[in-house]
Amino acid sequence: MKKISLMAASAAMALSFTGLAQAAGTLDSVKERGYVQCGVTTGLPGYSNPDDKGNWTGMDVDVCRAVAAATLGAADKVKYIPLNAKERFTALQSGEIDMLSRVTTWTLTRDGSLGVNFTGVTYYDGQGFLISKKLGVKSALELDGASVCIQAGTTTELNAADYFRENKMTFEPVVFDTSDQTVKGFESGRCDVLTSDQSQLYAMRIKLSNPSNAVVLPEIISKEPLGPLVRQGDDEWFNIVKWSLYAMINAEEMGLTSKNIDKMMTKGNPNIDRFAGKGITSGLGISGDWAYQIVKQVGNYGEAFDRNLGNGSPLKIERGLNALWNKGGLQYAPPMR
Ligand SMILES: N[C@@H](CCC(=O)N[C@@H](CS)C(=O)NCC(=O)O)C(=O)O
Repeated sequence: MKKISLMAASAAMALSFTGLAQAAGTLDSVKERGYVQCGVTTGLPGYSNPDDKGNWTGMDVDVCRAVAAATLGAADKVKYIPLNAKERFTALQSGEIDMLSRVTTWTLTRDGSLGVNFTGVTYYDGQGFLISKKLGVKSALELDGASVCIQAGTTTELNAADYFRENKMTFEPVVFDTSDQTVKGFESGRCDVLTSDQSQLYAMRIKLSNPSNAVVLPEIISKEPLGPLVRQGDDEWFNIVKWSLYAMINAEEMGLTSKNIDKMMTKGNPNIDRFAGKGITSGLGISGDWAYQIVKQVGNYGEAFDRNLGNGSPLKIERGLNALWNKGGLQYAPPMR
């Protein structure tokens, strides 16, 4: 009995050491390879979406680009690996990708038991419902007995089950593997309702042949803080991905944009000088101008939000919770000093 548990313990230790060995040195692998391998969605407007030529754009894509600008000095040195919700964590755990930037909700069990580290929040979201106008429903509380299109392997599935149970309603899940399939299922009448993170409902709505036939219901039934994640066991890489996002948020707060950063750097402002790497050693193990490269090549958080999700995009999502902390929102980054 004792012998078996000892053997099991040493096997577990060997496994965790292998995991660690695989996890460490991501920055070196990225430099050697010459590009960042970034896990994204299979295609979701606003977050990570390829055009006809295979060029990816979106908020999550911009985080991948920021990490490439910080580590390699070139935002375009990214290989995008499309992953559906079920595949995403295995791809990170196995080393197929260096980071996952794919509308992924930070939860206790994911953080605690998958061998991953969430590095921050790119978008504070919450789960909502999209219905066809002809259903004539005004509130999610009228959805008793509805069939619900939903994506497999998501927090969405779990929250929907809780919400219907808590409100003493039943529903029939109609489950799909990708957002495209989910949208098609909804459009072809396989379900009465489509549920997902609310921002993604807006993204999926524009994929409908007639978006004005569908409305998003007012209820938000969960907290979905979406952010990038890395494998556990590589603190250097964890710090780099974390601070790449923080640099974007701090840049917005400091009024640094892709258009004005060169000019702003000539003003002798000590905060801006530090941001650009003057008189400070970040300890991140990358070039001193890493944050400058992010802003110059990718832009600040507000610029990325606007062109991908906000008024400069077809989605026209309000900043809401994603405004900076000093503008009534939750986006707050630790200081760069
Ligand atoms: N935030 C939730 C849901 C994420 C998710 O996968 N959302 C769907 C919305 S339908 C999506 O983005 N799908 C894109 C794809 O299929 O690749 C989670 O982390 O579980």
